[in-house]
Amino acid sequence: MRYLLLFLILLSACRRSEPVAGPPDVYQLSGEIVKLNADKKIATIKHGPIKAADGKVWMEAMTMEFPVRDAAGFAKLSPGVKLKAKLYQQPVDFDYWVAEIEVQP
Ligand SMILES: [Cu+2]
Repeated sequence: MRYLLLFLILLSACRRSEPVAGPPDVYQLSGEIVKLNADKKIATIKHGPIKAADGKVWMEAMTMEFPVRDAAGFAKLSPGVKLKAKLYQQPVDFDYWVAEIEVQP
């Protein structure tokens, strides 16, 4: 009984601890702005296929929303603007965001 109690305490301690966050994965993103949410800093981007480091397609072309963590870059965006950017994804919790935006001619 005592061991069971110890086990349960350890188990709950494990559950409470945060997952260890490593460096995020980085992908090259290119696409076109469809819509912006200025309050939430979310850009709806029609993006091309996104490749992983091994050259395989990691995500097919689609239109989806991306949180933007680049205030200066976000300010340059408006619907129809073409951009290249970096897409970061935290492998632990799958949190993702776009940064290092370069507006394309
Ligand atoms: Cu996508």
